[in-house]
Amino acid sequence: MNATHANPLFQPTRLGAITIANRVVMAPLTRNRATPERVPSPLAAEYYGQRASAGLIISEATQISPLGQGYLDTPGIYNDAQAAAWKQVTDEVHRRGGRMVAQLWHVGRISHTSLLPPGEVPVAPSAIRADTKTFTRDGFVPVSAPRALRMEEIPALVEDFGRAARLAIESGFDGIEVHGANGYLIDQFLRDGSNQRTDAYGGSIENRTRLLLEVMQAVAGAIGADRCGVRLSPVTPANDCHDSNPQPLFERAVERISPLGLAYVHVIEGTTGGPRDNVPFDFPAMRAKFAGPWIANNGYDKAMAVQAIVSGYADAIAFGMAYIANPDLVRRLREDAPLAVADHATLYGGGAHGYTDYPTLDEAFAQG
Ligand code: 8OZ
Repeated sequence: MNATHANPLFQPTRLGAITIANRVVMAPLTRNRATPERVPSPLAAEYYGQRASAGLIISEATQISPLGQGYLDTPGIYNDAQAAAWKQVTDEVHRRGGRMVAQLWHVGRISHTSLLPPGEVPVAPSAIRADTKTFTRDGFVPVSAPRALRMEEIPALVEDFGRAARLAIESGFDGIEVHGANGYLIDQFLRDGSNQRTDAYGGSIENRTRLLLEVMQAVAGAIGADRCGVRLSPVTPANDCHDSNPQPLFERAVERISPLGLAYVHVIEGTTGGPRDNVPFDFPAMRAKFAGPWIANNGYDKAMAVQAIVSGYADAIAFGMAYIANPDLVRRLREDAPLAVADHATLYGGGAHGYTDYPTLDEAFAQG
């Protein structure tokens, strides 16, 4: 066995009930190529299939209900047409030896009335409009003013996550990841800049982590905890989300869900897609509060990834931007091959160009 093959980054492991062939995870990537019916793109099976050598693929953020949508042309997982299209994706990923979970998303206040069913406005923990924009049919526009969810609406919202998890398993996914990051609904409840409720879901850390706990209990009850992960982003400023004291909040959040026996926690360190050191935060202290597998993300290169695994801090590393332009990222990391650079003009929306036409190393070589 040579040194390359002994590299821990390329050794298999288990994330709960999901066995992964290596520690390289494809992070969830919003691509805005779903059909007007919110069904995954007909090209999605090829796109994800091309990336099946990842140990685990996490799908693009996928709304659990029509009210959970906040951007143009993102896919859902709440009806039969969506499930049928996702089944083609998961079949292709499995045919090529990969594993894939569905990222379950509710955007909360990060939405616009033009994207929602007639007469609806975005829902949020509190009626506080975020200072940010979203992308609609008319381009980038400020998000709409949200209304505060009523206490009696919360059980149905929690059950929407459970139902979506069940549909994900019926669609052939190996599990689900709850999107608890980046200033969307669950993160809006966690952080005190967006949650100013005075009921059982606001105020204390116990109350602000309640929705996260209930959602994780619902998905675990629906499909088994060992097929459920969650993504968190303790200090990202994305989508105008902030908290006065994130360290105890996020330590308690993972401590509280730890006894459920989840597949993993997945953490974005620093600013999503940006600097890792925007504000001080003790990620190892947070990690120590969770007993299960840990996926780390944000700006990792190969050396950092290996170090994170060798040190015992993380079980796997999620790569986002690198997966846009490098379908064979695992091979490139293994061989220390150069990484292709993504074209930012084709990240969001459009067709095959910038989506399924990034070549593998072999294809690039054949094309000269
Ligand atoms: C980029 C554009 C739109 C949404 C996230 C789901 O940040 C997203 C997202 C990313 O988690």
